[in-house]
Amino acid sequence: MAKASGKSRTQVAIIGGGPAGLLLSQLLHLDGVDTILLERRSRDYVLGRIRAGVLERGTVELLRTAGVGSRMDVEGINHDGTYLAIANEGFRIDFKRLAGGSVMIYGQTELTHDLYDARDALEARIVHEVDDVRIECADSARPRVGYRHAGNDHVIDCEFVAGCDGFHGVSRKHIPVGVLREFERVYPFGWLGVLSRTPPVSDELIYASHERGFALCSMRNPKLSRYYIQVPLDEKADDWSDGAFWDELRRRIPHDAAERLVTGESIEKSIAPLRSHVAEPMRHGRLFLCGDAAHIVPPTGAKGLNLAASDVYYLWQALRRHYRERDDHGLDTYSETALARVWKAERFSWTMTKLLHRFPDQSDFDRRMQQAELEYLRSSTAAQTSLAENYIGLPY
Ligand code: FAS
Ligand code: PHB
Repeated sequence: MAKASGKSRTQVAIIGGGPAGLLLSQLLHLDGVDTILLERRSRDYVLGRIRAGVLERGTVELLRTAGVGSRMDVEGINHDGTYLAIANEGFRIDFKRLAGGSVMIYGQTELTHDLYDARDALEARIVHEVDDVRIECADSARPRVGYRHAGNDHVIDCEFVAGCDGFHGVSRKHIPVGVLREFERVYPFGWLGVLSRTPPVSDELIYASHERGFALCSMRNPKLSRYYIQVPLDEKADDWSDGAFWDELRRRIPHDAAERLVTGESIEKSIAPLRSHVAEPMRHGRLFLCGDAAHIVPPTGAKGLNLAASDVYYLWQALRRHYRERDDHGLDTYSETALARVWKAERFSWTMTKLLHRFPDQSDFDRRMQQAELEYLRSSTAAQTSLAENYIGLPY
């Protein structure tokens, strides 16, 4: 754990202990680069979050490189395709045949557990329940990170700062007004998600488009299912009994799946808002943004966690090159390189969201366009190949 005194020093100060911060600290540690990670919440709080479930092949490889892939390789479920459904009729997109790849189903919660276990094994310096984190002199050669912990003020002298503190973090705010540009779309609906100790309704995911709204059938393992239905923004999770949720899910998914559906008590029920957001640039001086701190995607394309992984890959490679070869080309091109992949994932996530959800202000023409897009996807190998290559993950 970090020293009790007010002053520490490290090579890379990392703000945020979600997947981006933990994975970056692990990869740098294996390279002999010293880090201190600051996390606002307790470890239990971070480990209690239920979030993503689909890992792209690039994320899977990076986790293995970081030495945290062994449980994923045993408990993860490989998916060679997914189902889409139009008005209760399903059809399959074959990732393997069309794009030569697959995805791994392994919950972000489990992945975070694995990362913490690996950090503990290497006696990483992680400080939980910090507050008042602030970055000083980010655009100098000697940045500093100040924070409060257990009633004491602390300062970390460092060489670089990685802002991995998510959408509501402080890092992005340290990019000066006039330098920072933000691009955003907020969607007029949310996803009501339920986790239940029931067998998944299908061997692969089902993304369902229906007049009543979008629905998604996912899973965490053969005994743990994750389901979502699109709901209006003004609804609350408490407005929905389990029975009402299951009835609405049945109305929206393929008829055969609705008949097979095994329902049970929800062990988690929450509503996630949907937003597309990108902050440019992802670097200011020696501050580098990673993951949700720099961008948010609607979960329809299963890209959020995976974009955090590709940002981490680029920043890890850039810092490795700096420390091993005294070459800053990777650092100087980090923002441009990361954003090139971010914007392609933003496009895919926005396209999937537009295609599969009912928009309150949709005109009849819009609805016909949506139906034509879905029918084209159902009937076209070219369209399905495009979806497949984006879903399994574009190359790094
Ligand atoms: P995270 O937000 O995971 O982590 C940031 C960390 O920084 C947090 O632990 C936070 O406590 C900490 N922090 C914040 N401010 C701080 C400060 N000032 N000081 C120190 N620490 C601070 N993605 C998918 O692909 N599929 C999904 O189904 C999906 N569902 C989601 C549901 C919800 C409700 C949310 C919010 C996101 C979801 N996502 C999903 C996206 C999600 O998985 C993110 O992409 C992923 O967590 C990104 O990881 P990080 O960038 O590490 O950010
Ligand atoms: C999930 O299992 O939580 C999940 C899967 C795919 C998505 C979004 C969420 O696109």
